[in-house]
Amino acid sequence: MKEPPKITKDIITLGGKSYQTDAFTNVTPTILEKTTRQLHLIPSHPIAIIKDLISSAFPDFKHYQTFSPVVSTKENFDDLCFAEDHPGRAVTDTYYINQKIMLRTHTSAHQLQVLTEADKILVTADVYRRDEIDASHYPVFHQMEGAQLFETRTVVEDVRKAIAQDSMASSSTIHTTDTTVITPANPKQECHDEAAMLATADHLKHSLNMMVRKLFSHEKDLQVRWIDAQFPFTSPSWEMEILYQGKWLEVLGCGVIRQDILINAGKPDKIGWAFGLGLERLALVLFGIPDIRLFWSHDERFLKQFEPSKIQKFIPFSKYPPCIKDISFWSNDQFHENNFCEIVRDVAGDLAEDVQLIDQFVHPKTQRRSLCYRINYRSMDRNVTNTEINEIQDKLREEVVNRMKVELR
Ligand code: FA5
Ligand code: MG
Repeated sequence: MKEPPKITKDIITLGGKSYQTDAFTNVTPTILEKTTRQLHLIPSHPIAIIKDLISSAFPDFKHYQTFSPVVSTKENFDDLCFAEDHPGRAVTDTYYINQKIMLRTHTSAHQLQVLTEADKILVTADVYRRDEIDASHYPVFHQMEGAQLFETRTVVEDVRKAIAQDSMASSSTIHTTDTTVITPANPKQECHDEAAMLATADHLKHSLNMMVRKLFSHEKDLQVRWIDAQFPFTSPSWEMEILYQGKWLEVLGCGVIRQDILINAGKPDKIGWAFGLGLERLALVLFGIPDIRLFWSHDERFLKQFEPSKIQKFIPFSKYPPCIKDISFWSNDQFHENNFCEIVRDVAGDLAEDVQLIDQFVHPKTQRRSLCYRINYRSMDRNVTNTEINEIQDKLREEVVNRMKVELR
């Protein structure tokens, strides 16, 4: 998607198509601009380097990398068995172009389509979520989806052979813990034969363990663990976490694909697994990149450090001083923090490094709630001036009043 997007009151033009806006529309120019970047398609970019390394662990998978981020709510939610009232559908969490059309929140939005076309697939793409602002959250990030289907009739034997072949090759110092068990909270689907499901799950975890081993082959004593999880489109489901800087970092979600999806894909006699992983999360760990905004940098000092197919530690350039500003206001019933963060991103762009609620109280007489947010402004590549940040802060104060109907204090 290379041509610049256009946004007017009634019409949004994106990737050569026009969409009518409505009461659901909440995409902003700042977000729409990101659809033209396609970081995963720039060979020397860390996101693309990771993508290529992971996909080399799945050599005969068909890899889709150029799907438009514009999908229907049917593709992103309904086709994947999301309940009508699932929180992910809320306008506070998802970017809508209009009531029926949105920016995908995950690469799973393409699962049904690609599984009708092939039995071993990868999908890499930019995904969009309304979210908070800090060093590991950005409203656009990249995911890779993977899925593999087997004939239900032969899956047990097929998996046994596949795993026996692989395990001869590997030797590594990665410590993997898996204490997950199949329980009613994370159940086998009723339609599935138990042995077939267990074989599929074994192959899933085996494939992902092999992938991590490949990615982190130079790392000593890497700690990896499997935990139970929940997704509307898989059951049972799990997440993989990696111990990074003393904390467990979630890198992917996965599970045994809901049979309804395979039936809808025209493959009722198959059983399969799927995973979705966050490329930024792995890139932060592998390249030692300290702030998620850096991936979006146009700064040569960032981009010149990387070469296609090579993992090398990022050498930080000096950190410029922050400029810190607070804003306090009387809140109201409609207030949602994601909406506030959106306005911050709109007026400050990537100068907004961190937004934190630092104080709140309820007035004893009026019962009105007062909120105070602290905004850290900092540029990744230059000094900011107080005058410049004051102008942004003034604009923010104005927009917050106009768009959120709150009263400044
Ligand atoms: C999903 O998006 C599911 N579609 C994954 C999946 C696919 C499950 C297929 C089962 C089968 P989740 O919201 O947990 O799940 O996101 C998946 C991964 O994306 C996370 O593990 C994390 O690595 C990454 N991720 C999620 N949110 C963010 C964020 N705000 N910033 C950076 N990475 C993120
Ligand atoms: Mg998750």
